[in-house]
Amino acid sequence: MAMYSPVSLIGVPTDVGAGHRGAGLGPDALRIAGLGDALTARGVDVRDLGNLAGPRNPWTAPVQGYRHLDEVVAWNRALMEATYAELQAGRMPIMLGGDHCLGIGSITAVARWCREQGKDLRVLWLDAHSDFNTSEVTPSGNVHGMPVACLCGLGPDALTRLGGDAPAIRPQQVHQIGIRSVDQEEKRLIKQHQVDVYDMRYIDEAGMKRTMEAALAGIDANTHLHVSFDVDFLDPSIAPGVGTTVPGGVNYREAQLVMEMIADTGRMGSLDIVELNPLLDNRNATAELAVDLVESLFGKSTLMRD
Ligand code: 6HN
Ligand code: MN
Ligand code: MN
Ligand code: MN
Repeated sequence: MAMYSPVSLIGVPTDVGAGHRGAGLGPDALRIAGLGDALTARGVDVRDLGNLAGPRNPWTAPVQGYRHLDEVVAWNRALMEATYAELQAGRMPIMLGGDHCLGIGSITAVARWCREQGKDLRVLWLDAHSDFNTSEVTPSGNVHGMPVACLCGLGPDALTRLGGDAPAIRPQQVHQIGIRSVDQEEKRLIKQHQVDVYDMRYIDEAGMKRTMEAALAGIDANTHLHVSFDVDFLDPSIAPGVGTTVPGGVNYREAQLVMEMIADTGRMGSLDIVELNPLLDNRNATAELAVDLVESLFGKSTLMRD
């Protein structure tokens, strides 16, 4: 079995960036589904840091295009500090979400650490959505639809400059897979900023193997791969426990192949698991599927390749 760096689980029980309540229960659903034990069984040294603390969800309407901006900033500041501390300690942070706004804090920290270490950061964004909205074009005001734009410098200073300098990353560092729901103006922004998008049409035509070969091309020993896994990446028939299901998603075998091919690179250095909403789930099946897929990310395969 491959050797993995020690892992720290960071619970981020927030739904302040989402349009449904309940993603804040995601960290415990993942724990109950056995995430920690599954990693231990893979030979990984796992430490569960428990849940971060942050402001409650005020559940108010958007103000100037943002819902709960102050709360989103507070959660992300706490997460950025926690993520950076684990990287500094030589541990791989795994964020247990929580809604996808938390990608701002985690990836800002990862980007800073990579800069300091002279590593090349590449972000794999597994999602039904591009999450590239801004306050001007968002249809909802929900910040979980904006993290990639914020990381690329489009957004309020409080989020784009969370780590000091903006932008935290360049759009070319982001490779999105599974995309099938992009808002009209968001499409324009994605094209303008040249984010590398492998949408479901691409996956239908090229197949998942070639899609992943393209998304992972050029990775070398100096690459730090951050995987941001929004569970709505998966088809709702296998992953109902999410607030923003979109039909026509990635099936079970395709999802396994994605994770196995990431594992084969040996370069994953950090991971977000986000948008799991236990209130919408079917007896924790989506959490269990997420754990199954994380095992594959840590080298468990259906054949005897260990
Ligand atoms: N997610 N594009 C929609 C919006 O409200 O901006 C949906 C965003 C979903 C975000 O699933 O992380
Ligand atoms: Mn997302
Ligand atoms: Mn999504
Ligand atoms: Mn690229």
